[in-house]
Formats: sequence, C-alpha cells, structure tokens
Amino acid sequence: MADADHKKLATEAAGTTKERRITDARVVVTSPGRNFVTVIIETEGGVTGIGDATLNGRELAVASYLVEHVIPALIGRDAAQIEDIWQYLYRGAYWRRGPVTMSAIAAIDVALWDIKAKMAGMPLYQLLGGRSREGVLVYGHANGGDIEETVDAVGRYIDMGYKAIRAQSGVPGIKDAYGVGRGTMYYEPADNSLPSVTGWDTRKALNYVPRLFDKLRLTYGFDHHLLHDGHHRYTPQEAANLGKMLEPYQLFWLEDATPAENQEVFRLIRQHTVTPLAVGEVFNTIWDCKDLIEEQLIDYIRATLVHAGGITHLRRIADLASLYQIRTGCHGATDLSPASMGAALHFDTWVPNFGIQEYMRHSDATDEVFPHDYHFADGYLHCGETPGHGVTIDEALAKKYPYDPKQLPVARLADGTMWNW
Ligand code: EZ4
Ligand code: CO
Repeated sequence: MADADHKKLATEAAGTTKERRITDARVVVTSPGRNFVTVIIETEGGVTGIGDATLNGRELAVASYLVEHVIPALIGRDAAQIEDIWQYLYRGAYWRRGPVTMSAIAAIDVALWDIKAKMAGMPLYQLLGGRSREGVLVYGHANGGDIEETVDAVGRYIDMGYKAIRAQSGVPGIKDAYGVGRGTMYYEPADNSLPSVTGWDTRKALNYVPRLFDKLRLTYGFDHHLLHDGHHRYTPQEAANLGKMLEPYQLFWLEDATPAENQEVFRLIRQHTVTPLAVGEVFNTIWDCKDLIEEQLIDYIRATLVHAGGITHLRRIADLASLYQIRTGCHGATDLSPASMGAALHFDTWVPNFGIQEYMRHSDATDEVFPHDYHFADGYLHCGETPGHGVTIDEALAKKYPYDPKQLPVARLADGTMWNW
C-alpha cells in the first residue's frame, strides 16, 4: 500500500481532519453556589469538549487570558493535536508558567482530551492506558469548631463509608482557623468580595492539633486513614515538630506543612519526622515539584489537573514521581469544578502511582449545572464509562447564576503581621 493510502486510512479512522477542526471555543463564568470558569470547545464534526479553568478568587483573570489571548489562536486548529497545542500555548506565551497561564492551558488541554476520547468512543481512562484499579480512594473533609465537634464530624464521615478523612478543627484563641466550615457538609473559604481577615497562632495550634488526633484515635481506633492540612502556616522547624508529635497517630499525610516556594526547606522537616508529607496544591508546573521529588523530600504530590497544565502535564509530573515511589494525591476542593473532578477520576483510574484523591462534595446547584457520570460508593469514587471525561455543562442553567465576586481570606498574627493563609 502506498504511503498516501496509509495516511488516508489513519485519518479516516480518527475522524477526518476537517471534522476535527476547532470551530468555536468559549468561556462560561457561572456561580451555582460558587464561581466556576469553564471552557467549551466545538469541532466542525459536532463533537464538544469541556475543561475547568477555575482559579479560586482570580476567576476573571483566567477567563480574560483565555478570551483575549488563547481562544483566537485555537480556531481552525486540529483538535486532535493536543500535544502540539499544549506546547504552542506553553512555549508560545514566552511568559511561562504561573497559575493564570497554567489554569488556562489546563482547561484547553482537558477539553481536547474530552473531545479525543469522545471521537474514539472511549472513556478517557482507556486512552491514557486503561484501568489500573477498580475505584479511586478519596478523602473527605471533616471539621468542627473544637475537638469535640471535629471528632463527631469524623464519625459522620465514617458512617458515610469514607476510608480516609481529613480532620481540621477550630483552635481556641484563633479567629476563623483554616478549614472550619459553617455547615456540616460543605466548606468554602472564599467568602467575601474583599478578603476576610482571619487569625493565626502557631503556639496555640501546636498545642491543640496533636490533642485532636489523640482523641480521634482513642475514639475510632487505627483502621481509617486520617489526614491533616497545615495550610502553609508553620515554619520548617515548627512543621518538623508537628510531624514528630503526630507520629503516634499514624497519619496518611501532613499536607502543606510549610510553604514550598523554596523546595529545599522540606529537607529539614524530612530529617526529623516519618509522618508522610504531601504538598503541591498551589503548584503549576513540574518545575515546582522537581527537587521535592528528586530528593525524595515528600511522599505525595498534590498538583492537580486544573492548576498544573491539564492531563498532558500532570502525567509528566506523575511519571517523574513514580521513579521515586512518590504517589499522587490530587487537590480536589469544591473550587475545582465537576469537570476537573471527572477528568481527575479518569486520570486516577489509570495512573500507576496513584495515592489518594481529595473529594469535597459540590452543592446540588453545582451538580445540576455540571451533569456528570461519576459516583461515590463505599469510600471510593468511580468514573463512568461514557466516552470522554463524562462531565458536561448545562449552559442555559449556568446563565441563571451570574458571577459573584469572592476572594480567599488572608491571615494575620495577633500583632497584625501578615501571615500565610
Ligand atoms: O484551601 O482549595 O486541601 N485543600 C485545601 C483547599 C484550599 C482551597 C483554596 O481555594 O487546602 O481547601
Ligand atoms: Co490543602
């Protein structure tokens, strides 16, 4: 067979190039309970894909980046050329990396993978390499105003079937400590059009957090995985101290124990504690994780599809991590839309070095705007078998929920000094 014939056959098998031409891409900003930015890409053949571009508290920056700088360059391209489009958007920007750019790239990337999987007639995990596990282990967020309330909240998660639970408690003397919700099931920190001011006091937290886990293990035993988020509040030395104090309680991980702009600081924590360490929800490229992974300073990498360049980039991070027995633990708070969660579950179903997936339930209004085929059962999330990533958007319904400016809080110490929220 002549080369030209081979080419023709290959093209027909994957849909003709004309059918794959990107004819339209648009951004939907909607607020069904909280704000989400969604990219919708359409092809000449009528196949549509969606991707999440939500960056909590900075939504319109990403929306504008997409509308002004990315979408005009997409129209007319071949939707099947995911890698080339990724490289075009990353290298082509000249100003590389950063959460705004990488969230915009991620949304395009996930929408294109959605399209490719739909065209192939396969659920996305099949394109990535197929199923590696039956379900995706998730952890839920239990929290309360004090130890007693948090212990009760963990009990409710156990009753719902969760095998892994993150526990955060209010701390006496700290104003609006991180992680404490207003209701029993939902926690949303972006609560005001200008950042709310919360407090922080490391001495008080170091005195309280180990007592929380002591009570949790006394009450429920050691069968469940327990997690805790330090949310960047501790210095490396304080984090090492906290890790040591938590050792008797056998945590699944201690997350974001200290800020990681300087990756080397994790060395000090690592030298002093065997409490497993997780970091990376604010990372946006493989360069943010490189030293942490290569020097085996962490156990779980929390980079997530939406903020770290989509499937094309996150699988590179996961592959690098796999060389060092570091596993994934993707961020999955409510500020990641169901489109992110759906795509993440396909990624998690495939990725060989999977660890755990964060899962905060969305409100009913959010679930209605983003119909999806994943479901929770017995502590695991399961992606569906619909071709693509299995999440769509009801654009008419989305219009009923206009953008609602909200930002994340800030944190200050007792004397007024700005701290890390
Ligand atoms: O504060 O996603 O582990 N989860 C977290 C989240 C983050 C929010 C910020 O938008 O730390 O709750
Ligand atoms: Co976190």
